Amino acid sequence: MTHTLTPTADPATEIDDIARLLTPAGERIADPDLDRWVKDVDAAALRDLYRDMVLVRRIDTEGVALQRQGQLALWPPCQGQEATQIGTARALRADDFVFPSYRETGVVYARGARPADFVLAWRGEEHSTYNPYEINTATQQIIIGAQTLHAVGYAMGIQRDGTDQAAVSYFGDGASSQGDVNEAMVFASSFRAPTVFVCTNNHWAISEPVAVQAKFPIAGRAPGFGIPSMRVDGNDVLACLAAMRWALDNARRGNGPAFIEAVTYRMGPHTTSDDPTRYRDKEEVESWRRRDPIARVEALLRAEGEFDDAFEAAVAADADALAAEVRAAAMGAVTREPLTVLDNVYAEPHAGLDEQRAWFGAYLDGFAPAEAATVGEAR
Ligand SMILES: Cc1ncc(C[n+]2csc(CCOP(=O)(O)OP(=O)(O)O)c2C)c(N)n1
Ligand SMILES: [Mg+2]
Repeated sequence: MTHTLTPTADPATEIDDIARLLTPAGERIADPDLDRWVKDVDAAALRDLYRDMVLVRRIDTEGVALQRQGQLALWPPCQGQEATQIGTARALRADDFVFPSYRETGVVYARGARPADFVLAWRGEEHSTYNPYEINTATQQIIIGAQTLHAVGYAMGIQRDGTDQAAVSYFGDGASSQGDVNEAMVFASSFRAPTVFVCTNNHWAISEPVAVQAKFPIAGRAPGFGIPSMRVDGNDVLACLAAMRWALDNARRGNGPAFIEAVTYRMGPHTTSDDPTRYRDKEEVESWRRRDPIARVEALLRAEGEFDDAFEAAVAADADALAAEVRAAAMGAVTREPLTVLDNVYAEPHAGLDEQRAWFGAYLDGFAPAEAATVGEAR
């Protein structure tokens, strides 16, 4: 008998020891914890999930292309993570409140964002292009982990309202090391706040591999805070849907928080400013390509005789139409005066903001007007 708790699993390699309902080959397998949550998912529902994931991948491809063409300042690709995002987000009710990170394009899509909502902030035109209260989704958080605190605070508000809503935060494997995330878990547990922590373990925090900061699967941390957790295949949309339904049910019943670690992979760069070939092997990326989340749903649907050329073409056409709308929103954006970037950041003016405005104004004035430059060159 020992009282020492010892980490026994390698978080990077233990990808086969996770809950899943769909194998990488698209075979539907049983799971005692997950099956009961997706009994209602028939072929039509599976086709909807497939369609969602294809549309999200198409938005993502368009985002990268627009950035490469100079139309967006930055884009954080989510390719590979579509099942995690769609599976969990499709389990939500419209009146739940979501606190996503910058990479949750698919979650924002599932919440009801319009085409322009995907690009105007990344173009630097708006702080947020959707109204958070219209789609019950906060602006996409860039401060790593901060949204977990926001979600727990919101969840404590839900408790005071006495409703059965839930507040959900999405964050990454890297964020799980952040103080904010750990503090959020302490508060959520202490107050039994109706919240779900969705940790997307995409194996990388920019160039930092998950194994450096997690010597044990991340899902294993939550029970230490008194929070039940589940580690699921994040490339399995059915498993993600099931796990999220379990976690939301837990919150709605008044049992407090739950934690999901969705094990997936960031197929692209961290952002369009990053070059991942400098720090990771091609073979690793290729091995994850064989676990593609969309391909495995297609394989299942084909095996069931529910996927034909007409369906595939219809989804592809919908995806192209949506991408065209996203592109049109970016290209048609009206660029505002640079100084307006400071508008609407705070409800009230304050000295710090005045200082920044003065500094930025002087900086902008430092650029020679175009005409003067031409005269100078003619000299
Ligand atoms: C508080 C804070 N520290 C550092 C950064 C810089 N930063 C941006 S993304 C990132 C890595 C996040 O990795 P992870 O949580 O795994 O999310 P992923 O990017 O993989 O989705 C860091 C350190 C930041 N935005 N905020
Ligand atoms: Mg990560």
